[in-house]
Amino acid sequence: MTDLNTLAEALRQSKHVAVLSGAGVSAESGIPTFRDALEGYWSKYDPEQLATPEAFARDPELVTRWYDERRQKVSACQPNAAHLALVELENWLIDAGKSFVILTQNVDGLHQRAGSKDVVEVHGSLLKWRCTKTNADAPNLPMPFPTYPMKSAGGGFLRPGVVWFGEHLPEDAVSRVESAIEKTDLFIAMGTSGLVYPAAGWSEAARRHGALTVELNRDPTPLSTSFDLVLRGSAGEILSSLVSEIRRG
Ligand code: BV8
Repeated sequence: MTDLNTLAEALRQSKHVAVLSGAGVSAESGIPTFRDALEGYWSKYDPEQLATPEAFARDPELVTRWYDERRQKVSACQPNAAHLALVELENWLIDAGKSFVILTQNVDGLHQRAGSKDVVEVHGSLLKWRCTKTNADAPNLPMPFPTYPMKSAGGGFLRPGVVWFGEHLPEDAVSRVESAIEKTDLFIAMGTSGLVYPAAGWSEAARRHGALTVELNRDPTPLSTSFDLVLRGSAGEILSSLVSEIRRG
């Protein structure tokens, strides 16, 4: 039995499936992964240094420009085969009376645009911005921003609705993650380097709760040896083949 068959059989047997998705799932939409060398002008920056409250406080213009450029890029990109296969998988599982949730580290909104229904944005969203002074969400954002940084009506700046390094994850996201981890019997981490915590610790937590854990990733990660099953390759190809395999019954 191939690894793909094994995963397909595990999906048929499972009752509650949880997926942890990372930048590798959006890569085939043309969005550079978080740790791929930043492109062009940004190649001289370390994303982990820019994605912090300190960087924003030090240079709000630079950080706002970086996030607005990423916001424009993701808005111009389309969901890829991996996103679409996950929608099919969710529909198949729900029709079979099972549950399915995507815990995404991605901030690009592509799972929702593809049609996924139960998505937890554990690191927030590039598409949502809020006032640094009042925390009020800023609707109807111009694209691109006319100025960097953007002043908010509340008298502060607008900041991206993402979780920066050193910031806590949103409480509602954490509670949805905790209940998913307790409930899941099949945890699939896909397109993630397994470097960022607390998300990188969730596969082990699911395993402790008795779940079968699977890594689906182009490259090995520091966590690869801790998974019960590893499928190496592109998310789009593997997930499309998986859905065809499951449809075959
Ligand atoms: C926090 C939003 C409490 C911003 C991001 C232990 C416990 C708790 C915290 C820590 C800890 N140890 C260290 C920390 C601190 C820190 C951390 O983890 N640091 C790391 C670098 C060591 N964590 C935090 O600060 C978190 N907060 O814990 O709060 C706290 C508070 C104060 C003090 C202490 C604790 C907040 C983390 C969230 C940071 N924000 N994103 C933005 O996007 O700008 S995280 C960032 O990395 C990304 O957005 C993404 O969400 C995340 C993970 O990246 P990946 O998605 O995995 O992407 P990556 O490029 O790394 O890998 C892509 C993979 O895909 C590769 O493996 C590649 O092989 C594969 N791939 C590529 N193409 C394909 C593919 N696979 C399949 N198919 C393909 N086609």
